[in-house]
Amino acid sequence: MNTFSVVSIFPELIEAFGMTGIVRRAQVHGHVVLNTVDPRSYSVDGKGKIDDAPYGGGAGMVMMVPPLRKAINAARKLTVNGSKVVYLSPQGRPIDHQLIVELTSIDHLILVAGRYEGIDERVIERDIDMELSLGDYVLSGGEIAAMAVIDAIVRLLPGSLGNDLSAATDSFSDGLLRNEQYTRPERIADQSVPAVLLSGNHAEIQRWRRKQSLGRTWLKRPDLLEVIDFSQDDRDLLEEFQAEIGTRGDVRNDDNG
Ligand code: 9D3
Repeated sequence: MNTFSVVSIFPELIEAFGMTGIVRRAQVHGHVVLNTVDPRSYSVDGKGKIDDAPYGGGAGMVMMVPPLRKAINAARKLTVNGSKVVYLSPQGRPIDHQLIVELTSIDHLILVAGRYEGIDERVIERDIDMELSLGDYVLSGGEIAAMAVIDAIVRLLPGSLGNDLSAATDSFSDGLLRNEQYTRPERIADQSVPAVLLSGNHAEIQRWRRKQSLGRTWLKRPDLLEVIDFSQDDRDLLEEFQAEIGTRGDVRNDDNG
Protein backbone atom coordinates (compact mmCIF):
# COMPACT_ATOMS: atom_id res chain seq x y z
CA MET A 1 0.00 0.00 0.00
CA ASN A 2 1.25 3.46 -0.95
CA THR A 3 0.58 6.58 1.10
CA PHE A 4 0.89 10.12 -0.24
CA SER A 5 0.72 13.13 2.08
CA VAL A 6 0.66 16.55 0.46
CA VAL A 7 1.71 19.55 2.55
CA SER A 8 -0.14 22.50 1.02
CA ILE A 9 -2.05 25.63 1.92
CA PHE A 10 -4.62 24.57 -0.73
CA PRO A 11 -5.65 21.13 0.56
CA GLU A 12 -9.04 21.38 -1.24
CA LEU A 13 -7.18 21.31 -4.58
CA ILE A 14 -5.51 18.01 -3.65
CA GLU A 15 -8.71 16.56 -2.18
CA ALA A 16 -10.65 17.31 -5.39
CA PHE A 17 -7.90 15.56 -7.36
CA GLY A 18 -8.24 12.51 -5.09
CA MET A 19 -11.97 12.27 -5.81
CA THR A 20 -11.67 11.50 -9.53
CA GLY A 21 -10.36 8.84 -11.87
CA ILE A 22 -7.56 6.43 -11.22
CA VAL A 23 -6.50 8.00 -7.88
CA ARG A 24 -10.04 7.74 -6.50
CA ARG A 25 -10.26 4.11 -7.66
CA ALA A 26 -6.90 3.20 -6.07
CA GLN A 27 -8.07 4.70 -2.75
CA VAL A 28 -11.44 2.90 -2.88
CA HIS A 29 -9.63 -0.40 -3.54
CA GLY A 30 -7.26 0.23 -0.63
CA HIS A 31 -4.09 0.46 -2.72
CA VAL A 32 -3.51 4.13 -1.96
CA VAL A 33 -4.07 6.59 0.89
CA LEU A 34 -3.98 10.32 0.07
CA ASN A 35 -3.62 12.76 2.99
CA THR A 36 -3.31 16.52 3.10
CA VAL A 37 -1.65 18.60 5.80
CA ASP A 38 -2.21 22.37 5.82
CA PRO A 39 0.69 24.44 7.26
CA ARG A 40 -1.87 27.08 8.28
CA SER A 41 -3.03 24.67 11.01
CA TYR A 42 0.47 25.03 12.50
CA SER A 43 0.87 28.80 12.23
CA VAL A 44 2.88 30.44 15.00
CA ASP A 45 0.48 33.32 15.59
CA GLY A 46 -2.54 31.00 15.71
CA LYS A 47 -4.17 33.18 13.05
CA GLY A 48 -2.89 31.28 10.04
CA LYS A 49 0.22 33.33 9.23
CA ILE A 50 2.63 31.08 7.32
CA ASP A 51 4.70 33.53 5.25
CA ASP A 52 6.92 36.54 5.83
CA ALA A 53 9.08 39.00 3.90
CA PRO A 54 12.48 37.77 2.62
CA TYR A 55 15.62 38.74 4.57
CA GLY A 56 17.72 41.06 2.42
CA GLY A 57 14.62 42.54 0.83
CA GLY A 58 12.97 41.96 -2.51
CA ALA A 59 9.58 41.11 -3.92
CA GLY A 60 7.14 38.57 -2.58
CA MET A 61 6.93 36.45 0.53
CA VAL A 62 8.69 33.32 1.78
CA MET A 63 7.05 30.39 3.59
CA MET A 64 8.28 30.35 7.21
CA VAL A 65 10.13 27.44 8.82
CA PRO A 66 7.99 26.67 11.91
CA PRO A 67 4.56 26.02 10.31
CA LEU A 68 6.10 24.11 7.40
CA ARG A 69 8.39 21.99 9.59
CA LYS A 70 5.52 21.19 11.96
CA ALA A 71 3.29 20.25 9.01
CA ILE A 72 5.98 17.93 7.60
CA ASN A 73 6.44 16.29 11.01
CA ALA A 74 2.66 15.87 11.35
CA ALA A 75 2.68 14.17 7.94
CA ARG A 76 5.49 11.82 9.09
CA LYS A 77 3.25 10.61 11.91
CA LEU A 78 0.51 9.55 9.46
CA THR A 79 2.29 6.22 8.73
CA VAL A 80 4.24 3.78 10.89
CA ASN A 81 6.82 3.30 8.11
CA GLY A 82 9.55 5.76 7.23
CA SER A 83 8.82 8.59 4.79
CA LYS A 84 10.62 10.35 1.96
CA VAL A 85 10.04 14.09 1.78
CA VAL A 86 9.93 15.65 -1.68
CA TYR A 87 9.87 19.39 -2.32
CA LEU A 88 8.41 20.43 -5.66
CA SER A 89 10.35 23.41 -6.96
CA PRO A 90 11.76 25.04 -10.10
CA GLN A 91 15.25 24.24 -8.73
CA GLY A 92 14.48 20.51 -8.59
CA ARG A 93 15.67 17.65 -10.75
CA PRO A 94 13.41 17.30 -13.80
CA ILE A 95 11.07 14.32 -13.36
CA ASP A 96 11.18 11.48 -15.89
CA HIS A 97 9.64 8.02 -16.23
CA GLN A 98 12.59 6.23 -14.61
CA LEU A 99 12.31 8.38 -11.48
CA ILE A 100 8.56 7.71 -11.26
CA VAL A 101 9.26 3.95 -11.43
CA GLU A 102 11.74 4.34 -8.54
CA LEU A 103 9.22 6.33 -6.47
CA THR A 104 6.63 3.52 -6.75
CA SER A 105 8.60 1.56 -4.11
CA ILE A 106 8.43 4.28 -1.43
CA ASP A 107 5.80 3.48 1.23
CA HIS A 108 5.09 7.05 2.28
CA LEU A 109 5.85 9.98 0.02
CA ILE A 110 5.41 13.42 1.60
CA LEU A 111 5.08 16.05 -1.12
CA VAL A 112 5.70 19.64 -0.05
CA ALA A 113 4.03 22.21 -2.30
CA GLY A 114 5.35 25.74 -1.94
CA ARG A 115 3.55 28.99 -2.76
CA TYR A 116 4.72 32.62 -3.00
CA GLU A 117 8.45 32.90 -3.74
CA GLY A 118 9.16 29.51 -2.18
CA ILE A 119 10.17 28.14 1.21
CA ASP A 120 12.88 29.10 3.72
CA GLU A 121 16.15 27.39 2.69
CA ARG A 122 16.58 25.88 6.17
CA VAL A 123 13.60 23.60 5.52
CA ILE A 124 15.27 22.34 2.34
CA GLU A 125 18.53 21.74 4.27
CA ARG A 126 17.04 19.91 7.21
CA ASP A 127 13.66 18.42 6.21
CA ILE A 128 13.74 17.68 2.47
CA ASP A 129 15.20 14.49 0.92
CA MET A 130 14.64 15.24 -2.74
CA GLU A 131 13.81 18.35 -4.82
CA LEU A 132 11.85 17.72 -8.03
CA SER A 133 10.68 19.91 -10.94
CA LEU A 134 8.08 19.53 -13.67
CA GLY A 135 10.33 21.29 -16.19
CA ASP A 136 11.66 24.67 -17.21
CA TYR A 137 8.58 26.86 -17.06
CA VAL A 138 7.04 28.80 -14.19
CA LEU A 139 4.05 27.59 -12.18
CA SER A 140 2.46 29.55 -9.34
CA GLY A 141 2.97 26.78 -6.80
CA GLY A 142 3.89 23.14 -6.22
CA GLU A 143 0.39 21.62 -6.02
CA ILE A 144 0.03 20.77 -9.71
CA ALA A 145 3.50 19.21 -9.67
CA ALA A 146 2.59 17.15 -6.58
CA MET A 147 -0.57 15.91 -8.31
CA ALA A 148 1.40 15.09 -11.47
CA VAL A 149 3.84 12.97 -9.44
CA ILE A 150 1.04 11.15 -7.58
CA ASP A 151 -0.90 10.50 -10.81
CA ALA A 152 2.16 9.11 -12.58
CA ILE A 153 3.02 6.80 -9.65
CA VAL A 154 -0.52 5.55 -8.94
CA ARG A 155 -1.18 4.43 -12.51
CA LEU A 156 1.93 2.20 -12.31
CA LEU A 157 0.86 0.46 -9.07
CA PRO A 158 -0.35 -3.15 -9.26
CA GLY A 159 -4.14 -3.15 -9.23
CA SER A 160 -4.46 0.19 -11.03
CA LEU A 161 -6.90 0.12 -13.93
CA GLY A 162 -5.16 -1.11 -17.09
CA ASN A 163 -1.88 -1.35 -15.19
CA ASP A 164 -0.77 -4.73 -16.53
CA LEU A 165 -1.40 -3.80 -20.17
CA SER A 166 -0.88 -0.07 -20.59
CA ALA A 167 2.00 0.47 -18.17
CA ALA A 168 4.17 -1.93 -20.16
CA THR A 169 3.26 -0.37 -23.54
CA ASP A 170 3.34 3.25 -22.33
CA SER A 171 5.31 5.88 -24.06
CA PHE A 172 8.68 6.06 -22.28
CA SER A 173 8.52 2.57 -20.74
CA ASP A 174 10.81 1.52 -23.61
CA GLY A 175 12.00 5.06 -24.30
CA LEU A 176 9.86 5.42 -27.44
CA LEU A 177 6.64 7.27 -28.23
CA ARG A 178 3.62 5.10 -28.79
CA ASN A 179 2.12 4.42 -32.19
CA GLU A 180 -1.03 6.32 -33.22
CA GLN A 181 -4.48 5.08 -32.09
CA TYR A 182 -7.75 4.77 -34.01
CA THR A 183 -11.31 3.73 -33.23
CA ARG A 184 -14.64 3.61 -35.09
CA PRO A 185 -15.69 4.82 -37.57
CA GLU A 186 -13.34 3.30 -40.12
CA ARG A 187 -13.67 6.27 -42.46
CA ILE A 188 -14.46 9.96 -41.90
CA ALA A 189 -14.62 11.95 -45.16
CA ASP A 190 -11.14 11.49 -46.68
CA GLN A 191 -9.57 10.09 -43.49
CA SER A 192 -9.29 6.30 -43.25
CA VAL A 193 -7.84 4.01 -40.60
CA PRO A 194 -4.58 2.45 -41.89
CA ALA A 195 -5.52 -0.77 -43.73
CA VAL A 196 -3.01 -2.90 -41.81
CA LEU A 197 -5.01 -2.36 -38.59
CA LEU A 198 -8.09 -3.88 -40.25
CA SER A 199 -6.18 -6.81 -41.76
CA GLY A 200 -6.43 -9.14 -38.78
CA ASN A 201 -2.78 -10.08 -39.39
CA HIS A 202 -1.42 -9.74 -35.85
CA ALA A 203 2.24 -10.14 -36.78
CA GLU A 204 1.94 -7.43 -39.46
CA ILE A 205 0.12 -5.15 -36.98
CA GLN A 206 2.88 -5.61 -34.37
CA ARG A 207 5.54 -4.85 -36.96
CA TRP A 208 3.66 -1.74 -38.17
CA ARG A 209 3.19 -0.48 -34.61
CA ARG A 210 6.88 -0.85 -33.85
CA LYS A 211 7.77 0.94 -37.09
CA GLN A 212 5.40 3.80 -36.25
CA SER A 213 6.79 4.07 -32.71
CA LEU A 214 10.31 4.36 -34.05
CA GLY A 215 9.30 6.73 -36.88
CA ARG A 216 7.17 9.00 -34.71
CA THR A 217 9.92 9.23 -32.10
CA TRP A 218 12.39 10.15 -34.86
CA LEU A 219 9.99 12.83 -36.16
CA LYS A 220 8.61 14.25 -32.90
CA ARG A 221 11.27 13.58 -30.24
CA PRO A 222 14.62 12.86 -31.94
CA ASP A 223 16.35 13.56 -28.59
CA LEU A 224 14.85 10.32 -27.22
CA LEU A 225 16.48 8.19 -29.94
CA GLU A 226 20.03 9.21 -29.01
CA VAL A 227 20.04 7.22 -25.77
CA ILE A 228 18.58 3.94 -27.13
CA ASP A 229 20.52 0.87 -28.32
CA PHE A 230 18.64 -0.48 -31.33
CA SER A 231 18.46 -3.99 -32.71
CA GLN A 232 19.10 -4.49 -36.43
CA ASP A 233 15.35 -5.14 -36.82
CA ASP A 234 14.57 -1.72 -35.31
CA ARG A 235 17.14 0.00 -37.53
CA ASP A 236 15.56 -1.66 -40.59
CA LEU A 237 12.07 -0.60 -39.51
CA LEU A 238 13.15 3.03 -38.96
CA GLU A 239 14.82 3.09 -42.40
CA GLU A 240 11.62 1.75 -43.92
CA PHE A 241 9.66 4.52 -42.22
CA GLN A 242 12.13 7.17 -43.37
CA ALA A 243 11.98 5.87 -46.95
CA GLU A 244 8.18 6.13 -46.94
CA ILE A 245 8.13 9.69 -45.68
CA GLY A 246 6.35 12.15 -47.93
CA THR A 247 3.87 9.43 -48.89
CA ARG A 248 2.22 9.81 -45.51
CA GLY A 249 0.65 12.42 -43.28
CA ASP A 250 2.98 12.23 -40.29
CA VAL A 251 3.60 15.51 -38.57
CA ARG A 252 6.72 16.79 -36.88
CA ASN A 253 6.31 18.77 -33.66
CA ASP A 254 5.82 22.53 -34.28
CA ASP A 255 5.13 21.72 -37.94
CA ASN A 256 1.40 21.20 -37.89
CA GLY A 257 0.65 23.36 -40.92
C1 9D3 B 1 8.24 34.45 -10.63
C2 9D3 B 1 8.78 33.81 -9.42
N1 9D3 B 1 10.17 33.41 -9.62
C3 9D3 B 1 10.98 34.59 -9.27
C4 9D3 B 1 12.28 34.58 -9.96
C5 9D3 B 1 10.58 32.29 -8.80
C6 9D3 B 1 9.52 31.26 -8.59
C7 9D3 B 1 9.01 31.03 -7.33
C8 9D3 B 1 8.02 30.07 -7.15
C9 9D3 B 1 9.07 30.51 -9.63
C10 9D3 B 1 8.08 29.53 -9.45
C11 9D3 B 1 7.55 29.33 -8.19
C12 9D3 B 1 6.50 28.29 -7.99
N2 9D3 B 1 6.79 27.07 -8.70
C13 9D3 B 1 6.68 25.87 -8.13
O1 9D3 B 1 6.30 25.77 -6.97
C14 9D3 B 1 7.05 24.68 -8.87
C15 9D3 B 1 7.46 24.52 -10.23
C16 9D3 B 1 7.62 25.43 -11.31
O2 9D3 B 1 7.38 26.64 -11.22
N3 9D3 B 1 8.06 24.94 -12.51
C17 9D3 B 1 8.32 23.62 -12.71
N4 9D3 B 1 8.18 22.73 -11.75
C18 9D3 B 1 7.75 23.18 -10.53
S1 9D3 B 1 7.53 22.23 -9.19
C19 9D3 B 1 7.06 23.46 -8.22
